[in-house]
Order: sequence, then C-alpha cells, then structure tokens
Amino acid sequence: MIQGRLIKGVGGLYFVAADGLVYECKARGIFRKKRIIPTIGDNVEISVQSEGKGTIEKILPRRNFLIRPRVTNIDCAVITFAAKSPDINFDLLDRFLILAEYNKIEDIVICVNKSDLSAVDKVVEIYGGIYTVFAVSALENEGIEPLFKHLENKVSVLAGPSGVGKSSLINRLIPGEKRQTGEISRKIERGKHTTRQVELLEAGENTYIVDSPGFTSLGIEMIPPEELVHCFREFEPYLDGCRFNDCRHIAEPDCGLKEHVGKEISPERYERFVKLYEMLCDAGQNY
Ligand SMILES: Nc1nc2c(ncn2[C@@H]2O[C@H](COP(=O)(O)OP(=O)(O)O)[C@@H](O)[C@H]2O)c(=O)[nH]1
Ligand SMILES: [Mg+2]
Ligand SMILES: [Zn+2]
Repeated sequence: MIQGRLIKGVGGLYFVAADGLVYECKARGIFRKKRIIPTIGDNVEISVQSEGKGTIEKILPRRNFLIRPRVTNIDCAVITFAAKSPDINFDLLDRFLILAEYNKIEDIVICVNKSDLSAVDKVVEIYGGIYTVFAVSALENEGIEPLFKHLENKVSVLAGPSGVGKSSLINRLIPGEKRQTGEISRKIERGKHTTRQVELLEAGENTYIVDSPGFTSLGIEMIPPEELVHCFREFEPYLDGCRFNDCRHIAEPDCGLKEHVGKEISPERYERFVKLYEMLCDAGQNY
C-alpha cells in the first residue's frame, strides 16, 4: 500500500500522485456504498495492481473541505483581485476572506494582480496588518517570485472574481502551463453546463495550485450569524473585553470590540461586518 494525493478525476477514474509518479486508479466499491466521494486533494492509500494502475483503498481524514471549487486539504488560500480592471469590490473581497476563514484555512493571503495598471495602496492600508498582501503583475511578470516562495510545499487555491488574472498568474507560476485566459475562456466556461474540472496543478515538488472558475457573487448565508465575528481575524484579540457575554458587537454598550474601531480596527471592515451580520440574521429568519 502506498500513500498519495488525489490530483484529478475524470469520469470515474482517479489520478493519484505518489512517489513522483501518477497512478490511474479506481475507487473501491465500498466508497460508493457509503456515499463517500473521493475528492480532489484527498490523501489516499492505494494498492498497485499493474504498472501505473491502482485502486484507492482508503481516504485519510480531511483537514478542510471547500465546496466551490470542490477540493479538500487546502493549505493556503490566495484571494486574488486586480488593482484595476475590474476595480476591487471590497464587499466581495471580504466575502472571499470570510469564506476562507470559515473553512478554517489558516494561511490566507491577498494577491493584487495588474499592479502595472494602478497602485495597491488601499488594499495594503486596510489589509496589510491582517494578511500578507502580494502585489503582482502577471502581464509584466512582476512580483511572482515572492508569491511562488509562499506557495512552496503547499496546496493552494487561487480564488477571486473572474477577469482578475488568476489563469494568467497560474501560467506564470507553473512553467509550461497554458491555461486559457481572457474573454474567450470565460465564454467557453459560461457555455458549459457542467462545472469545469477541478484539478491540482503541479507547480513544483510537493507544490500544487487549484485554479477555480470565477464567481461574481459569493453566498455566505450558511454561516451562523454568531460565527461571523470569528471570520474577521483582527477582531479576535478584542472579543473578551465586552460588558455582556453575549455581546453581538453591534449596538451594545461597553463593547470591547467597538472601542477599537478607528484605532486598530478599520472602520470600513467593521461597517461591513455589521452589514453582513444583519444580512445573515435576516437570511436565518427566511428559512
Ligand atoms: N494589465 C494587466 N492585464 C492582465 C494581467 N493579468 C491578466 N491580465 C488580463 O486580464 C484578463 C483576464 O485574465 P484571466 O487570467 O483570464 O483572468 P481569470 O478570469 O481570473 O482567470 C486577460 O485579458 C488578461 O490578459 C496583468 O497583470 N496586467
Ligand atoms: Mg480563469
Ligand atoms: Zn462587543
């Protein structure tokens, strides 16, 4: 039995990278009976039947699980936006960050692409103290090296709206990769009814990147309202300084969190927290 990582699935066949080789595998029938679906990113144990062919015998426990794209055991989320064209939608940026936090991904970074078109000051100003911010230009091949260094020996997902340059970045990060970019690639994506194949792309030894189809809006309605505050990483140090144990940090007096808004906490971030909290409460009532 050897251990490997499920990097790709095509019509019931699973491709497992192990010991520098890729094995074409079937899954044991027991998985289907138990309704367990092998998922890209799974750490698996396989038995080898013949050269390059094997069977998935066991799926090891998953550390986390993303639904869109459907992938597990993510080490790092690279929330990717463009400095310009399209302009940064900060509401959407926070939603991507919230989803990554909610999925318990520890290593979250922000990547601002198209730095050739505009400065990235505002992102650095608001987020620089909370997350590592990489300013890059896929077009001019600028800033790629530090980003690549950060991704080494990890499985990373590039998530962000469409048109920000995720595929272009992957083409820079992975030598030889030729992902379709631009408007044509998006027309093709829209035309397909099935979601595009998720795949771990090998960027180096033990280094994988997932390109995900872009989203224009991101549902976070499944998050219980009281969990939201924990998805704002910089709020954490101030959550035990409130007068009330069940403080929602909205309108309560003597709120230890609100005391720091405008100081350590960005007023914009806090405002978006309040708006999203109220949205989540309303969403809960509609169930
Ligand atoms: N100016 C500029 N344009 C870029 C850069 N990176 C990508 N683009 C362009 O932005 C468009 C969208 O890129 P694409 O990689 O398809 O974005 P995706 O939808 O996030 O995968 C394409 O027309 C790219 O040529 C960059 O660093 N600077
Ligand atoms: Mg793309
Ligand atoms: Zn409070």
